[in-house]
Amino acid sequence: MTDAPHTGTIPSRDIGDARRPGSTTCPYCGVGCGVRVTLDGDTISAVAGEERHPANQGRLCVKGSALHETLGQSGRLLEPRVDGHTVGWGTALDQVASRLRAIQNAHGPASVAGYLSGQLLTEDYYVANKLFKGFLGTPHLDTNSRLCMASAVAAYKRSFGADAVPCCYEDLEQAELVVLAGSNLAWNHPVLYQRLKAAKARNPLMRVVVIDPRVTDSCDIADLYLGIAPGSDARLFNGLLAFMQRTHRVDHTYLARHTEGFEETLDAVFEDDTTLEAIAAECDLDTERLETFYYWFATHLHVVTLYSQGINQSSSGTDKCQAIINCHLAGGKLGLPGAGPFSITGQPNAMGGREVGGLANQLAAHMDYHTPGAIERVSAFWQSDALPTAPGYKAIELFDAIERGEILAVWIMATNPVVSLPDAARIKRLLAECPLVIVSECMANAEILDVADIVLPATGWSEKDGTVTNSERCISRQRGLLPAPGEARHDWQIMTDVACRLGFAEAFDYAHPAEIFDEHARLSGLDNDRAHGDWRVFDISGLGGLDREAYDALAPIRWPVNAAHPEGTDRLFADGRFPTASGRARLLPVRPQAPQQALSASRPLRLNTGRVRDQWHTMTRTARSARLMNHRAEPFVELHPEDAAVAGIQEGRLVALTGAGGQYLGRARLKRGQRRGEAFVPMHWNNAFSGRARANVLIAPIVDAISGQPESKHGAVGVQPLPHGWEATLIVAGALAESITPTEGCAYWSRIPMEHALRWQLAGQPETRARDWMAWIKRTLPGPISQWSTDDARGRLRASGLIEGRLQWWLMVGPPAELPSLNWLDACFSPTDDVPLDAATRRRILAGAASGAVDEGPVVCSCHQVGQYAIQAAIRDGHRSVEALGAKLACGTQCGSCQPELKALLEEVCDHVEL
Ligand SMILES: Nc1nc2c(c(=O)[nH]1)N[C@H]1C(S)=C(S)[C@@H](COP(=O)(O)OP(=O)(O)OC[C@H]3O[C@@H](n4cnc5c(=O)[nH]c(N)nc54)[C@H](O)[C@@H]3O)O[C@H]1N2
Ligand SMILES: Nc1nc2c(c(=O)[nH]1)N[C@H]1C(S)=C(S)[C@@H](COP(=O)(O)OP(=O)(O)OC[C@H]3O[C@@H](n4cnc5c(=O)[nH]c(N)nc54)[C@H](O)[C@@H]3O)O[C@H]1N2
Ligand code: SF4
Ligand SMILES: [Mo]
Repeated sequence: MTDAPHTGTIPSRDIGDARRPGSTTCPYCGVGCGVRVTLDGDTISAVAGEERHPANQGRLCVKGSALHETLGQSGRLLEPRVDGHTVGWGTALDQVASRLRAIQNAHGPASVAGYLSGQLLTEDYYVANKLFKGFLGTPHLDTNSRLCMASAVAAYKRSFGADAVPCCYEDLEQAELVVLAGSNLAWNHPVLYQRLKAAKARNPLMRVVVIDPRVTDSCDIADLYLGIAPGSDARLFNGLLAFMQRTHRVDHTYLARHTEGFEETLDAVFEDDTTLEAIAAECDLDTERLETFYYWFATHLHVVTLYSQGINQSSSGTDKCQAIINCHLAGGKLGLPGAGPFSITGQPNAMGGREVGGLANQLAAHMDYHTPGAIERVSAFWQSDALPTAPGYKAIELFDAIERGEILAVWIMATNPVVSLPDAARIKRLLAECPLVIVSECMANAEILDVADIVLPATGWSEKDGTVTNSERCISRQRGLLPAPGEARHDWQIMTDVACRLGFAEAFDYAHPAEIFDEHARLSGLDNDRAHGDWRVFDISGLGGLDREAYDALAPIRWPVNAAHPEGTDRLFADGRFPTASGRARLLPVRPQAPQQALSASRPLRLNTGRVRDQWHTMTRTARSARLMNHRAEPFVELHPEDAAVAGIQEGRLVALTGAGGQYLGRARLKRGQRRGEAFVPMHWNNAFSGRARANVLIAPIVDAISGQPESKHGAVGVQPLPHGWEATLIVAGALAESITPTEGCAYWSRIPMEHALRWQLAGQPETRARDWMAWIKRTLPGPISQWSTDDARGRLRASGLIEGRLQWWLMVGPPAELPSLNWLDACFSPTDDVPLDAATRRRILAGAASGAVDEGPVVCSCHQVGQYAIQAAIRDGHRSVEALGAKLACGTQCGSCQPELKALLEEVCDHVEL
């Protein structure tokens, strides 16, 4: 194997059918599952888990298994646009280049910026980093990873001297204790959760602790749940370190050999009252549970603490990550199988972005501006003398600089900052006023397009070629299997075409992503010498020199990949050596801080924001699958029943949250697993799907001083019922969907794609009877009113429109009430069913009752589309376990993500359940 790394021979470990066209990697979460697709001409007709991929070994979650349902030309961006006019690529690229050049000529290199995304492929990311920092000469290139991983990155760098995740997925399976801190793994990394769950079933001694202010589905496998007061995690982990010290569970040998900073760290910990009672009080936990957690952690060596946004998205996120790392170092719980502080990445290629240096404080290939010799090395490698000499603005600062007029042009790729950045309404306003906003995007419904001057249609998953790196440093290929739709081009191609127009042709002379990857791999190994102290852990020089065929066949492999590790590396720091000046890992003092967004009399609730199982971020892709839309169809607010009662709010009613920069409207879900004094809203909804449901208008742009990561988990809001006299459900046939806009005059609206139709939930003032619905129907909907019925006493109305016996629209109006489930109606809109509806079905449609089929209720199992009522009925019929329900209805038998919800229903219906 000696010459393998230099000749670029691919590692001998082959994943078998990886060469076959049809094997690729999932574009959603950081688990990075391998996907096998069935190609049917120019479409993908089915997807399945890739058995040979080390991340998932054949499994897929519901989002992965619905991938093929989100493809197709409709809804895609197909042509470039400049100032609202469709243009050819030549014009669009000329305009990008000439406008960028003009702004730089007048205002200097740093007057332009780029804002990227962990959803770009590594090759796209590499080209962007090289273009902006290397040739446009601006340091202001940042990425949405700032909102996601920045605190974890900062803490790893401070402690280990490198942004290197020490663990691999097997560690979760080999651990004796797994601590999930601020991670809802069951919903957000479902396949990894399934692996953990299976490992726990195999090893009855394994324990799982969940630390999260609200009860999540991840608690399903928890032996211990700590419903911590929001923002108090640093106090919790500092207390753990004190406990380890007091109970003599500190590994002094490991500390002495491999670390520095323990004494100062401990001193800081003991500045506070470290009794269990004091910590329990501050974290609002039961003392016994707290002690159990501390005891388990202190007495086990093989402990993995897996942490995510509940830790990172904080104004002291870096310190929280640090407090966790401190405990692992003090116990020597790292560099071993089943041990380590494991920051899990969210996006499919958040890690790839970190590798190329896409964050504004990084330069390239794990080198920072202040890394000795780095600027000269990278300048020589790129053959450019334009490199900036100091870090650029981090995301929030970058957008502030746009608002001040200091940055006059921004190129946004594969991210939707008008939805995902805090104080989203302000972000949208300032972008609208920015002289040049260039957007590279795949989907026509992305809200960012509202503020774009130049729109560049990009290819997306299954159309583009490149690599992604998952949470365990595993590099996998995404493969281009389908032709580009319309005029769409690859992101790297768009950028190289612009680079050529700017006069940088020689440096961007790539014909294929394989050439970009090769350059990236070579840079990672340049002057990278562990023996001589100039050591960067990120080294994939062993993958340099791959030709196209070898690149195409590249099997998943974990970095570093170099002469010392030609087959890749599962676990880092096994020898206790770290790439710091002293070779030792650092413990750092942490002084716990409370969230900075202040509660007040008008905004008394702590606002938690996060994800739901079946949606991906701003929903541009996942909302295209009716199956995924059925799990949570509308924006919602989760509240504790007692807080709801105080505010006069009932289950299912519409409520308004008021926060830092605006209002959010959603439906109340009352949950005992929600802490008192807190509300939870999903981060997903935006103007494309609902009137006022951007979670980020509620969040103030307060960031961690070290990492620049926003405090997205700790907003401050007030809650009130939304005054409205009526609610209406309107369903229109798919073919009419684009032509009908029923939202005028509504206090609330939500748009819910169904399989054959589009559903609208509407609400407004005044009382139902005072609104002239017949006139409204005539104004808003096509064709005749074929049938209607009204119940004036109750203020109800039902109507529908049919043309030649086929259903065009269906409307139900009434006072605010619990909504019926309407999935059965979707089938009545099926365009393939060419037979006019019979009289009985029409009557049932008018009555709003299911035609023949049973109304199954809101969908619980997305894979098999099994609804809540059907499950409850089966439970009442005696199917009293998850397995029995699976055998009867198939629910929970595919990806397994709904099993916690099935258990919750079992608990509701049965007095006693064997779980
Ligand atoms: N279905 C789905 N999966 C996804 C994504 C998606 O959009 N949809 N996005 C991907 C991305 S980019 C990311 S970054 C990951 C994120 O994955 P996670 O971090 O698991 O996701 P979140 O739901 O944002 O937050 C996790 C948990 O933190 C808890 N939390 C809030 N405040 C605190 C606190 O003060 N302390 C503690 N200990 N916990 C707290 C929340 O209640 C929540 O349950 O998910 C990835 N996977
Ligand atoms: N309040 C609150 N805010 C949050 C969070 C939270 O928990 N709470 N989480 C934060 C986190 S962790 C993250 S990661 C962000 C995510 O937030 P965003 O990055 O804004 O969300 P996405 O919807 O994933 O945006 C990706 C966009 O890229 C497009 N796209 C997909 N593939 C490609 C491609 O190949 N090329 C191009 N050019 N475009 C493509 C998609 O259509 C989509 O519009 O949100 C952050 N914001
Ligand atoms: S777990 Fe993540 S990577 Fe795997 S299929 Fe689901 S969304 Fe895709
Ligand atoms: Mo993320």
